[in-house]
Amino acid sequence: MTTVITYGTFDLFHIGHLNLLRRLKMKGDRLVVGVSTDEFNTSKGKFTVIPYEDRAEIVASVRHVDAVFPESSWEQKTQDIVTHKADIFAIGDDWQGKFDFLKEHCEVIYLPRTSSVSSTMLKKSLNPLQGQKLADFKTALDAVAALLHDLG
Ligand code: C2G
Repeated sequence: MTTVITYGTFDLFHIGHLNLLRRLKMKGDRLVVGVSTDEFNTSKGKFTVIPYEDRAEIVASVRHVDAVFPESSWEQKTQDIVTHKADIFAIGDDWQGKFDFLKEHCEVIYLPRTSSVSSTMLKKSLNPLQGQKLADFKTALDAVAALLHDLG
């Protein structure tokens, strides 16, 4: 029985998260996932839209996932590997090298991210006053201001 362990926020769950979880499950028989708590994300400086309870329930409902537990600190991984009898720690390669210290406890693998999507990208696309939308909004405001000026 090969157990794979991973961690993440999994905010605004998307295909990049699903691709990773699917690929992780293919590396073993069992996949356990530490989902970052809201408090831990605050300490990471990461703003989340979806609260921990919902993020954890969504991840737990993914058929590739066998168990979910809270990730509330950077320091818990070594103990988690022992608790869950994990043989492989794996995570996306945006973390390349960051968890090599776990190699004394289990195999450590970094997998390529899905480049076409991210929670940050999704949040930005939902922000009405962002990027091109903001530029368009300003252009419209300038046109209205010019019209009002002409009308005296
Ligand atoms: N991921 C991916 N492709 C994306 C986005 C995310 O493969 N387009 C992967 C990440 O590499 C990570 C997992 O999905 O392995 C979860 O991503 P996040 O929710 O962004 O996780 P993060 O906030 O990086 O938390 O202790 C480790 C941290 O808890 C990881």
